[in-house]
Amino acid sequence: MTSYEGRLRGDGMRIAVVCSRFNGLVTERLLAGARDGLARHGVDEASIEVAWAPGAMELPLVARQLAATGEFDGIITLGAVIRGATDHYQHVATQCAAGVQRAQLDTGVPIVFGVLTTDTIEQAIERAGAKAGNKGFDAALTAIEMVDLLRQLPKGGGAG
Ligand code: INI
Repeated sequence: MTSYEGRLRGDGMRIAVVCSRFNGLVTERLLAGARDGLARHGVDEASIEVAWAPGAMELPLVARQLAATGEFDGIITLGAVIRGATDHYQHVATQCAAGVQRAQLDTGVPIVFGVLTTDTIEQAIERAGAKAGNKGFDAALTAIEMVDLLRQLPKGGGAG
């Protein structure tokens, strides 16, 4: 039996992080978590590039353009979509997730969805390093694992 599993070894990996400015109080903490996760698993600080998007809705396009350069092994998107009085939240969250998925399938570059979707700002802060982990840190580990896994898998005729 052959089995494949990505390792959490990021040495030599080039990673782009796309971070949303909307709800910046939260996303800056997600970015700190992501940088910590990358550094703790061997990714060189000089091999990380950060791009800022206005909001979560814009994350997929920015990530896709970065993926298309071929300069990055993996990409992390970071955002915080927090429910408000209108259904705007639902549109932003759904379209952001769908766009990130489409971008990674179209380009073959792993693009991690590190976007919080919560009812309140308090819940978002909890998941951005306060008391329920840091989704940015988790996203960093997912990126490293996916880059390593895709490198191990046999190459087919699909994207990538
Ligand atoms: N963008 C977010 O990143 N988080 C939100 O909670 C949010 N809400 O709720 O409105 C949000 N809206 C802005 C959106 O991402 C776009 O930037 C905007 O619609 C322009 O395209």
